[in-house]
Amino acid sequence: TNELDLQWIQDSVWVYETAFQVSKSDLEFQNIFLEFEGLDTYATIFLNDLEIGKSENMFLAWQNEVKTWLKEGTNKLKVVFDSPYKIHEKTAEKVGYQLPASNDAGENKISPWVRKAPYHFGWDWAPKFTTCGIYLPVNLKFENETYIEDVYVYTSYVSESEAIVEYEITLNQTPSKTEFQISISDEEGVYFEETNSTDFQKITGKCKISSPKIWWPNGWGEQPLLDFDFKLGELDNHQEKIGIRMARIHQKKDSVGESFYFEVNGQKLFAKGANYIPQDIFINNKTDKDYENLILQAKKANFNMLRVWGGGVYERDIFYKLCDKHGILIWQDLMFACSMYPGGKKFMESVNSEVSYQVKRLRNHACLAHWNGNNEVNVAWHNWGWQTEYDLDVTTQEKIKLDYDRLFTELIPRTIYNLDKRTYTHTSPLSNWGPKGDFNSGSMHYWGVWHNKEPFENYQKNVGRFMSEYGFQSFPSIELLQRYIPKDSLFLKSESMKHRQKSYIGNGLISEHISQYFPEPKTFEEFVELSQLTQAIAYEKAIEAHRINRPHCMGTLYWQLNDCWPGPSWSTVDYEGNEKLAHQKVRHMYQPLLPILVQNPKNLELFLSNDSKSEEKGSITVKKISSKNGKIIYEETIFFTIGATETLSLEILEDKPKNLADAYFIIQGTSENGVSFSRNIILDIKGFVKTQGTEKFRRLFTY
Ligand code: BMA
Repeated sequence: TNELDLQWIQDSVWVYETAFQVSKSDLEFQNIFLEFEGLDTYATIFLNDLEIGKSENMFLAWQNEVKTWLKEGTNKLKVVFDSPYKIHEKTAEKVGYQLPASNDAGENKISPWVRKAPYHFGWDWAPKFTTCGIYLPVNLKFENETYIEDVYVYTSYVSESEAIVEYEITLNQTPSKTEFQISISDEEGVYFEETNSTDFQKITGKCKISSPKIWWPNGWGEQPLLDFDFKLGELDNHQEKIGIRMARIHQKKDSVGESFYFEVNGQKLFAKGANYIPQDIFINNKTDKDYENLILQAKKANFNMLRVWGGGVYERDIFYKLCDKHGILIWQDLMFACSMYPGGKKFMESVNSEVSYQVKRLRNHACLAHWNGNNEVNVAWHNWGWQTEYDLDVTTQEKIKLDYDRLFTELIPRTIYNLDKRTYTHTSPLSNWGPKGDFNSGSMHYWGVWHNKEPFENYQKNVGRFMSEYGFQSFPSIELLQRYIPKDSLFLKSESMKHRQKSYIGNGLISEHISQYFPEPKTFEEFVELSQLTQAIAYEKAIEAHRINRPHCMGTLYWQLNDCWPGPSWSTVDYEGNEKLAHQKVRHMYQPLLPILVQNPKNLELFLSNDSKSEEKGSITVKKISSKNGKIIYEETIFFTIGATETLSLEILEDKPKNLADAYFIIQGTSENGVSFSRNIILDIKGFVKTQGTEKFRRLFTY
């Protein structure tokens, strides 16, 4: 419960100081910039005791020309951070209303007015630590009189035979006639080369590449990254790693509602992955190695997508580089979540600078597939009863809604469209999970299971067009908990353990769902283990429902991949990077070829879901095994041909589904392209556990 004793940190002023050396030759450069890539949040910057600027937005780099204030030898740099609580003590009072902010755990809910990671104010999987500091690198940049300010490279056409890569290069000023060279290459060859000259500040052009090396998401092929080199005579040069690929979402009216799917290099993609949150409540705690481990865990579990969720941060460069390298597409939220936001001029300008900075920073990444304005702001405004909860009169309600529209449907999309070719949606989800008809349109966060306490079976009944959130909690392993919680508090109802559970219905709900399948756990260790098994059952049911319902449903991103502290949550990888049982389950469920067994009233039906981008031919063997004596009850081999990205009913297996409590299925197969797959299926989990015991279930279920 240390969190409770450490809240004073947020109210204090914090000072960072350092000294650095500048040489005589450094000072010969025409331009010297001081750059802070990330200051969290209200910072005043002093160079050699002179105040040189202020920063107020955690997501916006601060940069200034500093040559005149630098001296040869030692220079002093100081940054003073003010408490956001001091700055916004009276903001709500002055504005005349409180902006709704559901997850803000502060007494004074200031978060909507502060451009700072929303989860720093508390969340239903995070402690509240509204800290401050320098959270990204600080650079001193030396530039000539003319230098490259920005490079934008994108693929505007791609096919097996040809690709067109376009570039837009911006210099800081109009140069006198200067020669420049462009090349696209890798260690195996040079695919494009051009030498030209310019006296324009903006240089644009197209590179035609024949038989291009194409970048594909994980599971669909390789991720070749090429070097785009731009050389501005002797003045400056710049290199970008690029991937030749096109990616976008499509939203199209159809016979039931409106589709929502990703297309990559012209092919429809079934998105498989999870929502990603910051890896630590104190972001700097994590190393590049931690980032690599997590992305590799996503890759190994057959992910092709992560959604960088809007209540955290725009991630550091290494995150996107790793996703480029490993084929993990990124759905990028802007950092707004579960809250309404102000519409004042200063706030809007700050957001505008933030969006344009982040879009420019990230737009050359092959992994980046889509921009999304916010998390659950729209759905909350229309469904969560904020108007009454926050006592907002009609005029205020209208103003708040208007501010939403101006921010998310006017300002932000306009800025993005000016800078990038990617698609943009104003919010996720686009449809709420209440009304049945909503499952026919747009992105969906299905929280009936969990927030509405529905049974896992409801995953099968509630399948939207793109499931961008759904999930069920579990506890991290007992070994992890032992490292953070005193021994005498290692039980569910201890103050420590209760304090770790940040969801309003958490532990009770986990216990209830455990009791649906398993005998009551006798120890806390057993409870922890069963919470993980129960979560794995939930994710198996949900993903199965999503995959069998394609093409109605074209994506599944469960809530949530990872954690920011050691506590119970919906994650499948815990705070220390250990995989929970559900992570293994997800890996099976995201296999490119997934067999699914459906229990119809009179028979069992075998389906196959194909996510690979080619037709697959092969054979599949189904064995029904008696759990009493391990004998095969029946075995059948079926030959299949399944189209790219298709789900097929392959075979009716039995006239009557019987004795399912005493049996399990082992299904295995391979295709001519060498895709092999396997799955153990227990159809009557409750019955099986009753007759065979938990341990046997665990072994078969999490092989
Ligand atoms: C989703 C997320 C988060 C939250 C999670 C669990 O809606 O967007 O806001 O942590 O639900 O409640």
